[in-house]
Amino acid sequence: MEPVLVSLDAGVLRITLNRPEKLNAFNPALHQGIAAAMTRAETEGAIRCLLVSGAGRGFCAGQDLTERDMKAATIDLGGGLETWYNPLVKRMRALPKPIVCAVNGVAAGAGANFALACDIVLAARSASFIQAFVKIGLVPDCGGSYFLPRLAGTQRAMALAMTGDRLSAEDAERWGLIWKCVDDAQLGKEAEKLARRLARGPTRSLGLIKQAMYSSANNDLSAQLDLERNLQREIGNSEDYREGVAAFLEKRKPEFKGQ
Ligand code: LHQ
Repeated sequence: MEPVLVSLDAGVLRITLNRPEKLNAFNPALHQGIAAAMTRAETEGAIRCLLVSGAGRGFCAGQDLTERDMKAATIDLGGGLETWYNPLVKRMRALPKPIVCAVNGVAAGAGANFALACDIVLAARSASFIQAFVKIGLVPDCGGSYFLPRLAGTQRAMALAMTGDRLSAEDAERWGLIWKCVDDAQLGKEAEKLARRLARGPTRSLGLIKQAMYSSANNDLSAQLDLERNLQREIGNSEDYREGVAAFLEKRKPEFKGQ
């Protein structure tokens, strides 16, 4: 069975984690599958949005805990982060296209933080988020210690990380960790609708919106205003901007080509 299912339709690259018997826990094969999908997303112009989800009842249970030799004299967990997780998160953030995540079930450990690394996160009402690391004596990784305080504030981030308590999708929405939580039966349809809508959008503009939003965490106002000027200067020469204004003046729907 392929550990990651990938398909392209209507400009949306669907990436489905596919190890349902292990709640889609990360192992090297699954990482390789995601990395290959990211390479496609980075290089294929026909791909204008990504949609990430999990097969079966879970989204992703984090690192596969059954695949490591716990009897080894020394253990280097940093190696796995350097090889897999850190490049993945950096590629996701740098990708100038939107990544929608549909969290269909439990998202634990690196699985929770992989979801938070996506740009817009929807979750099924029955889904949940667990910073499971502390339960096995580890610390949050896959960007969790960066995303959580920024999304939910230091206090909530700290308590989630220190307790490893389960956060419901509804609370995740209330706390601003995710965009919205929807009824389980609606998740697939809602996520697909959003991904298709974004895939029909002004792709270059969406890519720069992503850059602007993520840069703001590290910029002061002056630097951010300078960045906005630079991005607007760049996007003002896009075909989609001309199309957007023409469509407005002609009172019709724009047909963005992503250029
Ligand atoms: C799993 C896993 C799993 C393998 C469920 N592995 N089989 C760490 C180390 C190194 C480098 C870099 O980064 C990291 C980052 C991390 O992600 S550390 C955190 C790792 N993840 C966890 O600690 C979560 C472990 N899983 C759980 O706590 C539970 O499974 C949750 C709360 C996610 C779901 O609970 P349930 O809904 O009750 O399901 P379950 O526990 O019965 O799991 C179903 C099956 O999936 C079961 O297999 P089995 O053969 O018994 O049916 C689990 O063993 C398997 N599974 N997580 N991470």
